[in-house]
Amino acid sequence: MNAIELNMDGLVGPTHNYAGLGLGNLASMANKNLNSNPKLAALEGLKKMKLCHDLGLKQAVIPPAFRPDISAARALGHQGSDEAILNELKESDQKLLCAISSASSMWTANAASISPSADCRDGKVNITIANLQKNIHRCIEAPFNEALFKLIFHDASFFRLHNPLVVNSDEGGANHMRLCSDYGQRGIEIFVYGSEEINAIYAARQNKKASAAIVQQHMILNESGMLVQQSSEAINKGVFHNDVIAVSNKSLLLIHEKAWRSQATVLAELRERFKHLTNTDLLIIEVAEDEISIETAVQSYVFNSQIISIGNRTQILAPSKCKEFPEVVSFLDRQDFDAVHFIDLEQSMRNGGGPACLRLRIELNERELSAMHQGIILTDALYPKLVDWVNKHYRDCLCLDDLSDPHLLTESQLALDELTTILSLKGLYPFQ
Ligand code: SUG
Repeated sequence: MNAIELNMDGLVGPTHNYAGLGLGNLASMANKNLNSNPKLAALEGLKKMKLCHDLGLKQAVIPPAFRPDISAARALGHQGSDEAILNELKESDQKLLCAISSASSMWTANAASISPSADCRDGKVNITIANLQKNIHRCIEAPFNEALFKLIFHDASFFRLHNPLVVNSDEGGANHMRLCSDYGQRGIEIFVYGSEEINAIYAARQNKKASAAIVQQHMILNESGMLVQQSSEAINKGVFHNDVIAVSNKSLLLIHEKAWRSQATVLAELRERFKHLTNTDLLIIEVAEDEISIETAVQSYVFNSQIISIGNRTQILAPSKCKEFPEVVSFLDRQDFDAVHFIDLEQSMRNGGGPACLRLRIELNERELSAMHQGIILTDALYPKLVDWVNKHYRDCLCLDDLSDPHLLTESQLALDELTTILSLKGLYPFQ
């Protein structure tokens, strides 16, 4: 049976802002307090989805979580009307106000870890919703993602949904890579975790026990699951997720030489296992520090590109930011890609979210694809509807002081209510 890779991109929400909340995320910390442009952010994201669709990929749209999340403030003891709570937070807890207002659900690479049915003993697509415990603004995404994924992957004969892990931090697909000879074939799933080191500048986002629990509960076949440790040097230099320093697609792995601990040994084992499982060779492009430094990798986000395969053409979607770094441009020129597309995602990039952060991948065979909710699949007809919807509802300038404006809340509610009609997801939001 034919299988494809579906990319599910997060639509940027109406409260997109720069609050400097990303732990160990240099762009987020540096751009704190900038004015944001939610309209442009959403349109940039949609344009990327349309490009992928036009290139021949299957593309889906993930609606944003409703923000500000007043229910999260209530759960922390705040009382009164929505307006009263917004006012109180503005006066006494600006940090919580920012956290409940973040549009961070746009980075769907962090929404869940997904193992295709070919790798799982139960023959189903196994999905674990990420708990995102390390940051408050991200951890409150989990209940929304749970509700959303239940609607999208409702058919239990094909999909097995796991609740967010109760303990140990898990940040989903951003720390998970899958290598295979072709979609639908059994592959190798790499789960990358970080370790709490003494003298660490930044805490690791992904916990080893969380990664191990996912391998267990997805019932990943022996040899198909692999746990790999991130290098602490990379974390300390701003590599808060593995997808900031490595990217893969099918049998191609593009990775910085300083991404993982004991990398030479891990890559040798990976090569061997891959050959054994698939009877084909793994292609590894390992980028040396003197070719592209970790610092340049983090600033340019070149490893946060998307590598896409259509037929036997391999193309790369790289952030436009890469063009500012001659060594990155010449690196991309030297590779064997059939095309390099530079994508403008400046609004998301300022928060440390590149092309790969904005998408969660899921490999599906034909039956699985037709069993999922179809309303979110991007089509030529859906795209202009979404563009009109953004233009109608989104502001083009937002500063942190605006987050307590009760009109922003009502505008967002109205917008998302309408969005659920467009995507046939009525009842998704708690206010509906
Ligand atoms: O978790 N930024 C996100 C960016 C996530 C990127 N995802 C991947 N690498 N897959 C984060 O650090 C910034 C929010 C702010 O500062 O307002 C933020 O949460």
